[in-house]
Amino acid sequence: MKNLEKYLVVAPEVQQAVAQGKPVVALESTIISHGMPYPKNVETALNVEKIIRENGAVPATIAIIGGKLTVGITPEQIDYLGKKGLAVTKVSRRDIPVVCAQGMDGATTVATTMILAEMAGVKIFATGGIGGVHRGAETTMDISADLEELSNTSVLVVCAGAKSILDLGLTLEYLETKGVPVIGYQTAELPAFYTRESGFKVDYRMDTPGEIAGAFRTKLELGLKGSMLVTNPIPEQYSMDRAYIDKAIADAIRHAGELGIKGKETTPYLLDEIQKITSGTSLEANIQLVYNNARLGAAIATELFK
Ligand code: PSU
Ligand code: MN
Repeated sequence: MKNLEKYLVVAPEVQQAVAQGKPVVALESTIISHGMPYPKNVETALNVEKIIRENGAVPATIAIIGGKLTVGITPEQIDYLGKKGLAVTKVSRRDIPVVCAQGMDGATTVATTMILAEMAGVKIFATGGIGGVHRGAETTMDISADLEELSNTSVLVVCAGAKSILDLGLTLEYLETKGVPVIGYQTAELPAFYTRESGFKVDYRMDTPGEIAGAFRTKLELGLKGSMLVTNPIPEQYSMDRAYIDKAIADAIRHAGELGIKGKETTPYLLDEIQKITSGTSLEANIQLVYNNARLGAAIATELFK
């Protein structure tokens, strides 16, 4: 019954690189449509692709275009998704069949980007932040589908740790239960996206891209399905004051509660609200940490295919 060719479109450059065992780095599109405002989102997405190339790998930005699961969208398609913003459907695992069958456009979350990357044979994926266990999840049950995907899909994810819109402690517990190792790149502490510190420990500190690639290669060779989550701290010069950003996040979460925001709208609302409260300074930090993750993702991909 499996009939991927009907739905999957892989850019020739990406297809060729995968076939020849060259490094490829997957990139998500929800960060473009729902994670940042236009035109910074488009500018950032194009720069990220450039950084991946400068570091010796092929970028593959992933989205659903007219119902086609597309691995390696064009700059024009990046611009289109960025302009359309929140009007694009945010596609997590559950949304894929409907969006695909109905020929719609969709922006892929971390979960969906992992699924499509794996379909295309891409092993490494760089982004900003992942979804996780939300604060208050003990009553709301709001746990991102990204965590299930990290457990099931064999694509390594590079992020800047988790935003404290999430409950970092519960997110780590969930990842442990689901068998996902959390690696700190040159740090033993879990970074908290805007800041380099969180007070939580990662499972393993690794100091070189080669060490990370080695552990992931072993995971693949053993046939142990699932991801490794590489957490890369924001560069010092772009990191934010912890008390300041924590207050902005707490305010954003309160506003979301007052407005009764739920389900898939929660994360995009919080991201936007934090950017408004901090009058754009958090956006600049966000952009820089994504660039930093793109560099590390390309370096790990290069080591993996050495
Ligand atoms: N966190 C960020 N920026 C983002 C997202 C999360 O700092 O852009 C996006 C990613 O696409 C992630 C998704 O996969 O939000 C998670 O949404 P949810 O919590 O609804 O699963
Ligand atoms: Mn959710």
